[in-house]
Amino acid sequence: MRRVTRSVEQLALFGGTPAFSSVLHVGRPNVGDRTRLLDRIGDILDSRWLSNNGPYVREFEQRVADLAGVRHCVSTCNATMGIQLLVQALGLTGEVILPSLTFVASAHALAWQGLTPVFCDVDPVTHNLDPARVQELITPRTSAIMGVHLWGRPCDVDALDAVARRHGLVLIFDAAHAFACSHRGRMIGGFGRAEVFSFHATKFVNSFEGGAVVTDDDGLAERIRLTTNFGLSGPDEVALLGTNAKLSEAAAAMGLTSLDSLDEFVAVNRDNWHAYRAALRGVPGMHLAAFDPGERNNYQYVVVEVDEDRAGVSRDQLQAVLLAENVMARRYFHPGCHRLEPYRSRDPHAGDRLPQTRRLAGRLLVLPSGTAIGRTEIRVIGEIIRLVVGSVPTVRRRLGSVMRGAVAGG
Ligand code: T4K
Repeated sequence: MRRVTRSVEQLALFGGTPAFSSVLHVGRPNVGDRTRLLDRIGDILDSRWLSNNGPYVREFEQRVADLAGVRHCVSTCNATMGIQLLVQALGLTGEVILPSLTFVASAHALAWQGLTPVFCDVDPVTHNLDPARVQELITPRTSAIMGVHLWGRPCDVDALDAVARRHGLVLIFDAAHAFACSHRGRMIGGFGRAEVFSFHATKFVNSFEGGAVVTDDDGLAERIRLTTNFGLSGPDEVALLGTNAKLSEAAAAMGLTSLDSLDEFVAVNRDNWHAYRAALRGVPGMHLAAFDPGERNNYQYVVVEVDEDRAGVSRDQLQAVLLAENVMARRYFHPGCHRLEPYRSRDPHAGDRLPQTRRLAGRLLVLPSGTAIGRTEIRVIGEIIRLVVGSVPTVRRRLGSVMRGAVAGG
């Protein structure tokens, strides 16, 4: 499965054999109990009820709502649609303030509804919206603030709530990363007017594709539920402009099977996170994003901030070394939404007000985790990083010639 890499010359980037014969991914899906899943799928096929608010969808929604500690969960085909339906049901207009340091879906979901995403800088430590910066971006056109609980670590909910109240704005959360996480002992899902979870394949609990809007607001939940199903309020009755954003029974079966193993997935993720911490201990310039041990965390994202001044190599150089070893480390969320289209063209100078976002987008590296990998793989990844950082002059020289070779070759 792996080859021990003892010297820089043996690194795959410089011609050696990759440390891993098969690729290690960020977000390799957790599968859970296959027999249980196939039993559920069999049941769905026998019942011939495949979609449209079937029993598995209802059970999934109930279990998600219970876990999040809210009255309502409306499942959706993915979180992107969940955010779209939420902002539509809230009747938001104009501008919505959100971080740029997030997956582009957060911004796209708003733009798709005709809203203008206004990108705000983040706190350098939490990587979440900086409430003071939010305050500065409020204009007469602002209708809402959308926090993103990045990596599953909660936003500064209280401060954002205070800003929103002061200015009469709606507060919502993209909680795509934060299912089964808590903030001050309260489960994420119950903050703001509503929150949106993702159950995409790469999330620790997945329904193949899927999402959910969770809220304690009865009217809002009802509107979103109607919208997911064409606005149909009866067999021949349509109450509002709807679409099709339903979760299928097969997806709910996967979601339920995933929920059955939630504790096990979290335990594996927690173990992996601790294994990374041990593997990277004392390596200069490698700062592992931490989770509050007093809260519930899903530990799904293992995020390292690479400080080039201390490590001697940049985040991108380290990523190049790891990719060659078949470690598919990701630069989430480089370069920040503000530098992606269509946002870059609309506001080319947005980066001027996003210094922390720019800094983090150049330094963060997300490492493989989940049930597909374990301590052995993590120890090897740690050894590779340690070797690279411990042999900086040679690595930099070799990296230079690799890059010159790549240019010469085409
Ligand atoms: N808000 C935030 C903050 C989000 O992070 C996301 C999604 C959303 C909203 C929207 O949620 P959804 O609408 O998707 O429910 C992935 C996911 O597609 C996306 O769901 C996720 N965030 C984002 C962080 O990551 P990519 O383009 O990086 O995915 P991809 O295809 O490169 O896959 C990631 C890794 O996982 C790869 O190394 C391959 C591996 N993989 C992936 C899939 C799908 C597998 O091994 N098996 C698989 O089935 O976006």
